[in-house]
Amino acid sequence: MNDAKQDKTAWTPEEFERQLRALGPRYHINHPFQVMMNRGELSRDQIQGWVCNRFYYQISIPLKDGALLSNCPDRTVRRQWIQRILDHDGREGYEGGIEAWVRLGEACGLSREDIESQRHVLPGVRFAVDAYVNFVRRADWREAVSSSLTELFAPTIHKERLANWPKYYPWIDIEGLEYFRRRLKEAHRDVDHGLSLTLKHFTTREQQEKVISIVQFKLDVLWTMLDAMYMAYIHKMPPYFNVDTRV
Ligand code: AHQ
Repeated sequence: MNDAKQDKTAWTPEEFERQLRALGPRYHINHPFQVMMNRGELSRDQIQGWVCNRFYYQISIPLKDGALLSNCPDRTVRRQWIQRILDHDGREGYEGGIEAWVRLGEACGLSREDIESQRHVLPGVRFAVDAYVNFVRRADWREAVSSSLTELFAPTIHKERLANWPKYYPWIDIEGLEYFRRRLKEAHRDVDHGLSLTLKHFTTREQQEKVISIVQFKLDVLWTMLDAMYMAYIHKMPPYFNVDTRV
């Protein structure tokens, strides 16, 4: 067994950020479902399935951020972090991201009821999203902050959708892509805040490596959501597809 003494020297902030960004290949932009989406290979049903399932993620984000706020004693952090809830829930004169996601679904030919009923949400998607929210509910607020850092890689995924969907999915009303346009700006702002807090609060190597494992957990959440969708919509193997569930 190689017992070389493991280097336990804390990473500099620059090296810590490099280590975080090195997780990029595991981002769900590289999941086969997302790759097919960006190549124009998904059918209308498969796109609709993705929108319905991702809706559960979108409505869970404000609950996640509310849980983080409830655990955070730092007023300066809270007053900036709370913006994330308003971005999704909206406020006077601004419909918010969750409403924009419903409009994305309507642009894809879904009804509001198809989406808000959550009847298309796959068990695997629900479990993965709930694991994220429950992690944040129980975690130290600083670790919860670091779990949002998968958004380091989000701007590219939104840019790809904005570039590819009009080309490959002309049947989708382009107005519906507003969510991705907004999130592009919001993600950059959110990552700046989340990354600066993470680099500031985690200064020992042990803490920094814990953060790497937390971001890996969140990458697993996003990847697992698409695994469930791939089984159901690409392999046509939704839960219980092979047994008669009629009672
Ligand atoms: O639309 C997304 C969003 O609002 C958020 C909030 C953030 C978080 O707090 O974890 N993460 C996130 C993400 C959104 N969109 C995903 C996508 O692929 O469209 C990416 C996802 C993320 O990178 O965590």
